[in-house]
Amino acid sequence: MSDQLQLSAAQFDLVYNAFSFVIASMGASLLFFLLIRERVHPKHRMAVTISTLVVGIALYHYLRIFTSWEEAFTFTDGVYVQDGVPFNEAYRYVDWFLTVPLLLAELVVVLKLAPSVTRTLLVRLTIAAVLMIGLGWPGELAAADSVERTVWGAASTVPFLYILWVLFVQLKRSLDRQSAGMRRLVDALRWVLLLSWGVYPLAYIAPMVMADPVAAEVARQVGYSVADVIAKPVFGMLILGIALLKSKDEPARESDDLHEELEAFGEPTPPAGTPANA
Ligand code: RET
Repeated sequence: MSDQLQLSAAQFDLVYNAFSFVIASMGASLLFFLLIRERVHPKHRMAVTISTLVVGIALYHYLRIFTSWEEAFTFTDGVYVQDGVPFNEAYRYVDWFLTVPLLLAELVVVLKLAPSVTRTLLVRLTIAAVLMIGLGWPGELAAADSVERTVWGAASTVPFLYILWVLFVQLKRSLDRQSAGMRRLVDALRWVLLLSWGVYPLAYIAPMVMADPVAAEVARQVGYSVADVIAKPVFGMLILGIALLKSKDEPARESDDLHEELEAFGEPTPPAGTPANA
């Protein structure tokens, strides 16, 4: 959006290092989810598989974002001038188009609700996620002080609020039937989701409310990056915790390795040979 910006070395590096931090986080969590998947009971593996896809997709996009950021600036007379190839903001939105429906699916799938409830939730949440991102995109391209940015941003907020309503109000009813340990994890999961997802609209409005366009651009990029790490790898870790907790209740485990992971999540482990659902 904003060309010919001039960033100090510190401002340029802050964004550069934020992207680098995201790449390391996505890469490490991709590896971790792949290494640990065998320890999750096959019945609960789907959610972990989806987490793996999410961080893999994000790893690819952040590698492209990182390169695009480097190519957009030249270092002249002690400042970074944005006079290169335009920074490609679309990678971020393409990433969200793929990962946001997947993140919501991850959450719904791990809960193992009745198939008809799962189907309805998946359809509704996917449609809302696509609308939220699709409506936000034209606004992201619009100038900071334009009416368009406000109108598209407001339109995108409607499906955003709908998603939060489904997760916090509708889903609550289904959760009452889950165990206390599960409810604790799912609660943590929803707060992580709310706190990280809440950062995106704030980063979007940064150019509208901050007087200095350079500081606003830095805040927007760093804000989106930090939110992405919480929304994908951290959220994925909690999903993994739920999948491991549910695996504990499944029969016919081939190994006892599961106990280590459960202990890491602060859960008591059943003695060896305990029957399923004991
Ligand atoms: C936009 C436009 C302004 C209004 C709102 C937005 C919300 C974006 C969100 C994005 C979530 C992205 C995630 C990515 C992680 O993989 C589009 C910025 C409400 C909530 C979770």
